Amino acid sequence: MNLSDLTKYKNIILQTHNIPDADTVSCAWVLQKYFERNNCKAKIIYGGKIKISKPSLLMFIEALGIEVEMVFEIPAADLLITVDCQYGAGNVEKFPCEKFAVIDHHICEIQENELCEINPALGSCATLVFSMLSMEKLGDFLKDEKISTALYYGLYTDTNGLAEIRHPLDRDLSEVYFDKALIKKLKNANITMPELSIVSGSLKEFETIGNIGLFKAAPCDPNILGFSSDIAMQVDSLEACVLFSNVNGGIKLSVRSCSREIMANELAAFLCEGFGSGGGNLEKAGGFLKNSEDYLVSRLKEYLVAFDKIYAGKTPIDFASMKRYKKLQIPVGFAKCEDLFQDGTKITVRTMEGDLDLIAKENIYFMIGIEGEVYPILREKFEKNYIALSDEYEQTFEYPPTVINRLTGRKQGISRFAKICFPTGEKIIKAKQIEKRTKVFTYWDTERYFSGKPGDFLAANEADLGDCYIVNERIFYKTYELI
Ligand SMILES: [Mn+2]
Repeated sequence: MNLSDLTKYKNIILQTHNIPDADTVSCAWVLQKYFERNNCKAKIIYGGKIKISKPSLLMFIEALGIEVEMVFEIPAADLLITVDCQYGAGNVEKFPCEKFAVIDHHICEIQENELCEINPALGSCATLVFSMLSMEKLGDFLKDEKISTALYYGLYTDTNGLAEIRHPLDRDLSEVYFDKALIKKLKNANITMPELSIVSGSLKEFETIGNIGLFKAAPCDPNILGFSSDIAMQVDSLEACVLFSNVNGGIKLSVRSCSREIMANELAAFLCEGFGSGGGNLEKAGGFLKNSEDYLVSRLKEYLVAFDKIYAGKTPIDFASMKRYKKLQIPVGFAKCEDLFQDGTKITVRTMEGDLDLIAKENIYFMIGIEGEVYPILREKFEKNYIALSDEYEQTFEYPPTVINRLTGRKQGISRFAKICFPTGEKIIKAKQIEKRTKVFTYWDTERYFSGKPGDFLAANEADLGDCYIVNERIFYKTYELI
């Protein structure tokens, strides 16, 4: 769905979830401004019984001059859009309407119509609104300081101060120009005195499951959780911790890890799998779970026994039972660093898998894999292993790989400079499908592990069997062939 599809409705109501937070309010307001620009009438409302009282949110509303009203019934309109929530879901008052639309980043729990845009992979609804606005021809709308500040603050509050960011689009939004003075003021009005006692209460009693601490906070604003979990993580005996609280419509959780054996983003995604969504980075992550507290506890216990662990070169692997495969000669893309940047420029490569910081050099090439994954390779190695063609590499990806000049902030798609190349020579591996979730600790990455689900492949380079790793099932069949 495109935002411009909605502008044929001239009288629109934007509804936030009950007990509105900054993300839902900022999105509703930015959308209101968008619709007004397109000659639509748009009004922001929310239902439920609880009026907004959080000081930082009230400050935000006042600073931007947002008009938002709690109502018990809604005025007539041609379209009702629920923002950061889904029409008919548990955390939003269901008002009768002629037609509804949904713009949300939670897991889908309704029967969708053609006017629903739901993307649970994103850290905030503001990210979704930001990416939808980026698709429209808008001139300077997104450069307006109030608009970008509002979206930035929505992301900031929904990802525990950007610590639990998970998608490249979240990263893009986190770099927009914003009103620093206002955000600074809001940041420092985050917690009220009564909330401070929720923080201390949440740290008082906890359960230890394996080496993971499980802490429960009284119902509170999700921001409190991130703040508390940062403290809890510093306890010497804990390898990871999960802080949670019951919020409107489910459980919000904040995850921290200081162990190489537990990646916080993976743990958060595991806990929420099937009933919500979770993600972040290696050390900090968050999630939303639509299930009970008991389920959370049992899922956490499950996590501890769910994985086989393989330490490359140390854990014995039965290579005899593994079949031989060869890498297919499929074309991939490559771009030369020197076509994009001057030597010495500090750059960031942004892909679905995360950010990679580099310093541009003329002998660096970027390889672009079949799923849009990008990794750098030195020219000498490239010339030894690939044949370059002059044809352009044209592929579409969910998030087109992008490189950013860290000094100027300028972004460019890599694809525009990419050409096709073919691997030369044969790469033979031994591989088998795994039956249990597995973490593989390679000997060349001391920070993270490769994680596989049943069906994915455990693979080892035949020339060096200690060099083992996990290949996603889908990618495996696209890239390897049985000998
Ligand atoms: Mn949100």
